[in-house]
Amino acid sequence: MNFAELWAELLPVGRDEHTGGYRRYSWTEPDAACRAWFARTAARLGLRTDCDGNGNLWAWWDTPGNGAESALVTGSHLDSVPDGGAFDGPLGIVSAFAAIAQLRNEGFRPARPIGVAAFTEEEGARFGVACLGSRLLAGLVDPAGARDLRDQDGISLDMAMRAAGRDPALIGQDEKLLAGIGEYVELHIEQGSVLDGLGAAVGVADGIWPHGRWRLDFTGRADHAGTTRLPDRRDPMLPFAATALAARQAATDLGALATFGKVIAEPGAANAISSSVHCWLDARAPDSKVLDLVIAAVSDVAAEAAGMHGVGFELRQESFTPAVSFDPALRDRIAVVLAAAGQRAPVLPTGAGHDAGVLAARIPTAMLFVRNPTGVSHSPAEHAEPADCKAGVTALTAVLADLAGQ
Ligand code: HGY
Ligand code: MN
Ligand code: MN
Repeated sequence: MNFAELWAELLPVGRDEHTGGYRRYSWTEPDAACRAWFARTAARLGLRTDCDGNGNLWAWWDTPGNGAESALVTGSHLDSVPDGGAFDGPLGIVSAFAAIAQLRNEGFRPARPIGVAAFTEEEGARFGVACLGSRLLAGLVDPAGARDLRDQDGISLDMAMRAAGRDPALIGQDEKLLAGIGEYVELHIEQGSVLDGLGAAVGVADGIWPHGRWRLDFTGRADHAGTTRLPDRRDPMLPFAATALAARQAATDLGALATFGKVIAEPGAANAISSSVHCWLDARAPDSKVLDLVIAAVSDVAAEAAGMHGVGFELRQESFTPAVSFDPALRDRIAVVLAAAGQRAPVLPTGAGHDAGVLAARIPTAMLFVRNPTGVSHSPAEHAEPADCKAGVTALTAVLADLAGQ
């Protein structure tokens, strides 16, 4: 069993035939198919599988020790953004299984358990909270609030988990599971093109910018597009438009990033003024002070524009990840291991969020990045060359062998 075989098995699951993008949302049919693939692959590798109360999947290479050794865990996520690429998430899991297959072939005997994790709802594409599975595991999200999170069709996480045969009463912090993990190392496609610029196939993560997601609701009054005089309108689309431009301006002025990638206008008739506009702001900055300034600037403009147009306005944070610096000792050790294996792996920061960033608050974590020649991600055009994926597996294999060796 090698990377190419595993990759080919997973590739068709959840791919939209028209866009070529992936729609692997948590607790849907494609998600169930990904989970079945995970279980099948783990079983073929002789790994014990488990699903925790939050729906995260685990595959364990147990050791005959006395159970006191902490585990080394690797992995990533299988869910996607709407029309996401094939690599964001799955690359880390396929590479993890391929690395374990290679270690097994080489007769490697781990001195401590090795786990492969597939965290659920990393993208927050269905229920809005990014890295939901790892946040719940680490006790960073209130379980009752999580159970009541709703998707676009009003289906709660509670209902979705029940429909998938899981018990949502088990959602919440899992201290025992967390306490058994010594380190977490996540391999991920780079969501930028720094490695390409440096001519390196693999890199090591330095840290993650603080980032978060905010929901803005503008409430106006539906009316006829052809008969309502302009001064009589309460059109929520106008403050939304002003807010989108203000976000871009604030990000430009402050050296940050701000994106409105999801907008829902209700009721959505081409010939009616909207009754409401719901939109989501994704904002990221080099430090949290700058991020606060961006949100304050956007919120001020939104409130003022809403007032001007007689529109109601509310803003609330849906998720937030503070700045992350990955464990320096683990990062340095990985750099040494890769150098010894002949791999030059530059250290680079990223604006993208990851479960490794969430878990970094509780355990030493590290990340390996694999070159993305265009830097495009969250798009069907996301790509990594087979030779670079192979280099990623080689790097991860060396890291697992070092950290879990005798
Ligand atoms: O949105 C992110 O930063 C990540 O790709 N989940
Ligand atoms: Mn992503
Ligand atoms: Mn990802």
